[in-house]
Amino acid sequence: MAYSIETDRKWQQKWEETKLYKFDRSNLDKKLYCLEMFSYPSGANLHVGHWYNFGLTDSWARMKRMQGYNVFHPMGFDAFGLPAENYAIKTGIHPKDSTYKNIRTMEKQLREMGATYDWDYEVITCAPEYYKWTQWIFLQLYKHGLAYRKKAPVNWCPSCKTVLANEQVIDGACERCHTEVTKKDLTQWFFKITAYAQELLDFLPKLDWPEKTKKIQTNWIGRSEGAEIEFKIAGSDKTLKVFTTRADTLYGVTYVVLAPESELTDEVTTDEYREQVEEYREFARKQSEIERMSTVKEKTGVFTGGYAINPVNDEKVPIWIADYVLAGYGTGCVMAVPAHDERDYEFAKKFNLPIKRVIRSKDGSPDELPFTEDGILVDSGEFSGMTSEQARIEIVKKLQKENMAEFKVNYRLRDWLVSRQRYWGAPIPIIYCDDCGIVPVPEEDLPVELPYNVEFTPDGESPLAKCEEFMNTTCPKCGKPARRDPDTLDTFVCSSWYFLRYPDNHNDREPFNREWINKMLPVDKYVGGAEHAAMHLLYARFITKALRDMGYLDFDEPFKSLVHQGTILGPDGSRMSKSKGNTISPDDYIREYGSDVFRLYLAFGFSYTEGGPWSDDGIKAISRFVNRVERLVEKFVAEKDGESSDSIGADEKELIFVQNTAIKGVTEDAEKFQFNTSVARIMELTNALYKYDALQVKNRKLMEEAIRNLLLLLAPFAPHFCEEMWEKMGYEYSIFNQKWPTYDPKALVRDTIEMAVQINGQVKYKIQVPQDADNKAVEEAALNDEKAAVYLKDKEIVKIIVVPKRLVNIVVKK
Ligand code: ANZ
Ligand code: ZN
Repeated sequence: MAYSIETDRKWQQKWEETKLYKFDRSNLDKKLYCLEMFSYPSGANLHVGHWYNFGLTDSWARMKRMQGYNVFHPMGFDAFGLPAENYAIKTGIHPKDSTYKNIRTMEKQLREMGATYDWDYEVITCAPEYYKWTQWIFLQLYKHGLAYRKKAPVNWCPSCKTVLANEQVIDGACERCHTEVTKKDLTQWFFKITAYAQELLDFLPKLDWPEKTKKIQTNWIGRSEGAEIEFKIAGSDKTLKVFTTRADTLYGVTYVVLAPESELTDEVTTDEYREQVEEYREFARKQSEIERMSTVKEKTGVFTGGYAINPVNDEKVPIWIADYVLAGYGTGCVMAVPAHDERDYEFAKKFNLPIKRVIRSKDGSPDELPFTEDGILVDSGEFSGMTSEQARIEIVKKLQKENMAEFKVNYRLRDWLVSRQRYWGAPIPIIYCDDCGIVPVPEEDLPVELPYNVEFTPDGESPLAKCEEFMNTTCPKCGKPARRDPDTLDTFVCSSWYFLRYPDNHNDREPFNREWINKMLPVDKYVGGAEHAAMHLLYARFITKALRDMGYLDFDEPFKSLVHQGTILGPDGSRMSKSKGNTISPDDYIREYGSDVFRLYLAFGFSYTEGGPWSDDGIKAISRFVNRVERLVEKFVAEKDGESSDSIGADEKELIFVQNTAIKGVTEDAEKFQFNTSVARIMELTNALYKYDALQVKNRKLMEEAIRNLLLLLAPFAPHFCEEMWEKMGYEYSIFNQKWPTYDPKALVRDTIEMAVQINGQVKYKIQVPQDADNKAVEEAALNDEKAAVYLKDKEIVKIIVVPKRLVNIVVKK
């Protein structure tokens, strides 16, 4: 019977029956936590992306298992979230029903992938046993001042009728429905991720992560060193503070700009300008952050009528409001230096504000305004002549003495807004009491269960707000009637700690046992999409650090080593999408060829971290390769009792060489997720075996060893097939309980080659030299050969010419 999907089913059943992948909790000496980013249980079948991520990470995990690691490889579902809710709105099927149905389907399909998951450790984030602990984490953060409520302008999707995190706004539009995002003021819960901004940066160099991802996080955190400088407001005892990275340009300030949302606006605006200021603020409210930051958009803004006083020279400068200054960054207020800043320059030009140069280029070369580089200060009082670098320090130092400035580090990172006005999520475990205010739900009352019967059609209000039996409760402090928080938690909260739950998923007294997870974590290898670089991966790091500081675990980072898989494109080279009709359905291929052919093609056909276009010819070639291996095994088994020799000649040496090269190559490349070159090595070994098999007289013992190693090397990539071949060879179940082959470093040099030796152009004898011998070694071998004594007797050697790998010509004189 040739390899097929039947083979898959046969071994999947056996693996399950024999609990082959049960994680051994008793011995953690060589524990290895291998994790793929868990997936959202959508209704569709597993797509190519799932196979690429899960299937090949599974291959890696299988190899590590064979290398003696006690591999912990769990799987679960990121099950809360918008898609199920939107689906429910469309179809009327309750999110809980559709989600669990999808989970069951996906579980079945994942089992049919034949991956090494130990399902006893499954985690489902929408299960009360799980979100109870998500809520518990919320409460701990609240207790430690890391969760707080704030009224804030939030991104609002008018179509989804929900608040969006900054990361969910793509080019000013809702990530999911592409509707333009507007602003709305709401009281929301935030997690204080900014408290960890510096640590999140500091630990990045220690992580074995793709450099690109580290860079994305670095930029996202956006550390910026500068100073806060105070300007007195003319005619008021109030001051305003600006954040600047260019204190060296302080003498060039010609106006000051407040963000339209700034609370100081009322203070500085004069009656005469109040109406235009109010009008402008209304206009700015409607802009998205992206629009406001845009460098191509024409600058807008209005004068407030107020003036500020430059602390360094007491100059009076007008105060404007403009939307290019953001409320949420720095102090929400900017000292404008049009001579040296692009945006200020553009603004000054448009509104006819003065432009005053205070920096010249260091080498005296002519430069145009705006000149935005560092240089030498001019027209800057006592600081003239200093370099920008010096002046940035000296000017702040001087003002510091007068309490008018301080050095300051700012981060672009904002606190994480976690409230969602949605139904399908973990309820926020907070109660509001008229007398006691904000009261956390007592831990023993967790979980705050999400009620089933809720009208979740969006109308701008949280669906739970309309569910009276949910909303009405009693105050845990005073016992009076009180109301619950009607919002649910961002699903990124659910996924920010799931990897901590897997190892202890049945624990009903605590989210996880501290001692146990200190042994099980960090995750040794984490594999998933690069699109999670800024959100999930940053949130997970933050939550881990916060839990560490609250005393619940003892490690600093959740994911030691990270790999991003690439993307498999359609045969046309563009992203697979239903509308383009270029999608690949794994199921069709698996039915035709078996899952191992599919998996092996994914391994061989792409550079793992890059991906690339799908090729039908590619998968057919892989199918032929699998058949070739099968025929080799079958022939060998059939001829097992045939004639055999013990000799190790050139042919045997070649086979030994290819075999050892393959073992080394696969071991090293697969370790780095370079599966394509790994499989190429296995193919070379197969070819070498075919060549050897064609010989009349074979060393069967040697050949068997090579076939055995071939199957071991191929097993992670074609697990069912190799288990079947292993059985065919008459070996003991299971191939996955075997040791990964090791190579002999001495066997990594291809053995000797034969070279002809000519004397004055005539071939006289032959020598054997190492494949990699240099010319000098070849000369020596030619001269030291016993025949040399005969042919060179009484002759004078004039010169020796070596044609590498071919011949040696010895020119002689009588
Ligand atoms: C004066 C100045 C002169 C500036 C100059 C730059 C060049 P990063 O590196 O991103 O931190 N800024 C400060 N707060 C802002 C806000 N809320 N919205 C918009 N812009 C803001 O950038 C810091 C610089 O961005 C600050 O330095 C400030 O402009 C501006 F020749 O101050 B600078
Ligand atoms: Zn109360």
